[in-house]
Amino acid sequence: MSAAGNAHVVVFAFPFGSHAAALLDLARRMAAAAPGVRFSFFSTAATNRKVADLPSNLKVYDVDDGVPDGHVLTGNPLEAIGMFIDATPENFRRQLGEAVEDAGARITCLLTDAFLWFAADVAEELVVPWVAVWTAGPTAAALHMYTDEIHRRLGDGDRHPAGTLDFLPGMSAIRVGDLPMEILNLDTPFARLLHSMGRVLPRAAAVAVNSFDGIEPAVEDDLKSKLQKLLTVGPPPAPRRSEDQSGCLAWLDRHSAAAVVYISFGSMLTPPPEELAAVADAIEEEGIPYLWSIRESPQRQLLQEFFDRTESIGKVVGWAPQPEVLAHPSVGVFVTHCGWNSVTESIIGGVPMICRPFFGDQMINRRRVEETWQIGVGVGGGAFSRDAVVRALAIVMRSDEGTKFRENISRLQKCAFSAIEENGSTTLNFESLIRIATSPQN
Ligand SMILES: *[C@@H]1O[C@H](CO)[C@@H](O)[C@H](O)[C@H]1NC(C)=O
Ligand SMILES: CC(=O)N[C@H]1CO[C@H](CO)[C@@H](O)[C@@H]1O
Repeated sequence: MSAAGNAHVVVFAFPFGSHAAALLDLARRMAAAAPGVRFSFFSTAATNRKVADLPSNLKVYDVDDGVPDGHVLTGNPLEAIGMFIDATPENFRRQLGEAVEDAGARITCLLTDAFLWFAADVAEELVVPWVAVWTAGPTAAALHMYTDEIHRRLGDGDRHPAGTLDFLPGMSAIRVGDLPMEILNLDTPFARLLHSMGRVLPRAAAVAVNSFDGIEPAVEDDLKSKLQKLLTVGPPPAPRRSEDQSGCLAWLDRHSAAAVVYISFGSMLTPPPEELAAVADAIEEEGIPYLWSIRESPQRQLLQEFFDRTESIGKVVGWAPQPEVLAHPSVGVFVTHCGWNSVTESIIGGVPMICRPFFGDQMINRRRVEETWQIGVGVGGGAFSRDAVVRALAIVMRSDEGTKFRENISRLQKCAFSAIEENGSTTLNFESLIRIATSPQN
């Protein structure tokens, strides 16, 4: 890496959900591994505002969010996403000059959220490689690349939700009903963005995926044959224990092995009140110790009496250090919406799951958990009811099937651990990523 001193990686984030944080996390890891390389991180002011403690070779730039002055957003996330998409790619392009001037180095690589597919063109104009970062799993990435094929096969009429996608490599477990709405209905700006992304990903010099080798082998092989380079770069290094402000880990320390149920639906969604009440009723009936992460919301208010009544067996927090919680030996089961990060963190922690997916890739992830990997259960009927949760808890915590889940998950866990060893796939792929982003050929 002799020319690394002049290397300059520009990072474009997608400023919604957990995407910007995931890109920043990757940029931080790269900046730490390549201290002589300059990183310029582009996102909206709303997400950049929360950024702190940056290394000296990583600088943040605000791009326009596309919301007209004085406009009041309705709160529907698709509205803000649509306005942002309309503002691209000009909002990103406008900041490039300033970043180049500050860095005193021309750009050597464009590393962007895969959603920002127009970066393929921007990188071509700059004559630098485009590295796309896919923050979810290989299956979801492949399905976006197969969107045209899926439409050809299924037609527009009779789409039976139980029909499988066995016409695609490694997809025989996936059902039509598991597909994200954005693949089945291409009429929204967000769906069109994902559709375009699926078509241009083969133009990327590399696609970095937040996964580890060996957990979806058939899909990984298929992606390798279609992409210039597939770089699995998960899981992130082990978290530090110092961030236990909420006291979750200290609380878990007081419980015996696999005794606690951990409940979290991520930062993006809160299930409807009747479903939360069903989970609460089931836990109270079973008397199982629980750790529940739920941010302040009207739904949380409605659970307050339950939290008060069950104070002796439960702990409720607005935010939990999830990877550390799931890695704690006291956690025996995870009630989850099946976001990709949650699923991989549960695998790394060796914790079987009870799945209640809502949207996006969550239904696909649940199918992998329940059928492909056999490391958890969905709730009968698709939504939480008290009886369904009681049954699912009994299966995971007390049945032979639960034992089987734990055996199966330990095999996947080994994939994660070997990926981050000295010559593991993630370790080598991360080095490869740094090389592509900073190499003098650019
Ligand atoms: C990793 O690979 C290198 C090069 O092939 C080799 O020299 C080294 O011994 C390997 N390390 C381990 C721990 O296997
Ligand atoms: C998918 C998978 O690996 N399933 C296995 C889970 O564990 C049971 C019991 O060891 C096996 O029979 C399954 O094949």
